[in-house]
Amino acid sequence: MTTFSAISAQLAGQAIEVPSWAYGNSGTRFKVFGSAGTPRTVEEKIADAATVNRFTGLAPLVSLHIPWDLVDDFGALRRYAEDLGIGLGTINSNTFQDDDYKLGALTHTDKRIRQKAIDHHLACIDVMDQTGSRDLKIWLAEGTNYPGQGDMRGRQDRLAESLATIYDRIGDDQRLVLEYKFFEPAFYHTDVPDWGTSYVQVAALGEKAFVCLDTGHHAPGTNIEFIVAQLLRLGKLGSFDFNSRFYADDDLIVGAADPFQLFRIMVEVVRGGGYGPDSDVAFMLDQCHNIEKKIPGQIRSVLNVQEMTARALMLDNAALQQAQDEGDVLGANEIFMDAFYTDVRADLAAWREEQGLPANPMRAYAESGYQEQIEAERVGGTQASWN
Ligand code: LRH
Ligand code: MN
Ligand code: MN
Repeated sequence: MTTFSAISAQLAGQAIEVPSWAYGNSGTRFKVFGSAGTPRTVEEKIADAATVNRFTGLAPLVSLHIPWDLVDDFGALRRYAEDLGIGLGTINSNTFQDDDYKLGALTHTDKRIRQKAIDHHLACIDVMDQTGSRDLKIWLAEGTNYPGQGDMRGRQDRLAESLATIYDRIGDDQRLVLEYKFFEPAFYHTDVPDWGTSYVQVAALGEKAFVCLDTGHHAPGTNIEFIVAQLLRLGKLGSFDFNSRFYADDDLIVGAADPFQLFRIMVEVVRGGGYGPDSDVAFMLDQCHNIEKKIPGQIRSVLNVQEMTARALMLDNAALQQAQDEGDVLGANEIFMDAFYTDVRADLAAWREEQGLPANPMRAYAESGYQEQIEAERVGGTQASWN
């Protein structure tokens, strides 16, 4: 097996974007729990994101959701973030909280409503121009609840037309990423339910359009790493929304429910050239921390990704390929499992110290006093999230 020291240099540039909404109060449709220290402003969310980066060195960008994170001056917000050592990352559009969009947004039969949804995306691109963000991420809550309710095919055509109008405004250094999700809030059919539909739509747009894979957006049992391999093969994997799930779109801490799945995904990412300085794949978290403290929840998440990345990098690919070529079924599986079962925690702790980072970021955060400080200072935090 490859040793930790042979792969540690590859960990240095790892970047995992954190979502602004992870710092706000969140919950389920049954209850949103308030928590002490919740940010009251976009700036406070950014300060919390910068704290995650300070303790881990892993989270140099924070992703914004519009209009949740709408401010008057995005240039000033960018400078505020940069002063705290991070940048503003992906801009997420939101067409799921407006009555006008009850029956659709980019797919709506009414041209006025389609145009309103398109204009929202153009406004998001204006924001990107000010924040220096590369990616516009589009997730659509569109679909129908009852057979016959809508013309599924006509909706695909309108979606293609609306996306093309938005794509026209994407700058040379910008990208459009289209996220899929198999159900919810629509329950009979969803307009972008799977990677195939997202791929078909973005392939029609052009080379600045990609697929976003949210790990919580598949039917139980789906082989997500296969989708990763396929999209990398096609050059269309734009970004990840990482989280973990037991049942549906649970938005739990990535690697918590199924660390082995995260490992398998990272193996395919590495295998397909999706990791490292030559890759443009964006790694983002899309999570909510309903019952646990939010900043440590985010720290735990980026550390989980780092741990499984290290294990994936340690997979002995030469030995694996030889076993595969020889048809050695169990030998190949053993090589694969050896990498997964390797405990890299002590090596990572020592490596972090070499980088000038705390060996144990969870403990360092707990001892830093930041949590106590924000709990004392911030009263009346925002309810910022969608689950
Ligand atoms: C939809 C989703 C999408 C949204 C986010 C808040 O379920 O995954 O990425 O923007 O949640
Ligand atoms: Mn998502
Ligand atoms: Mn989701």
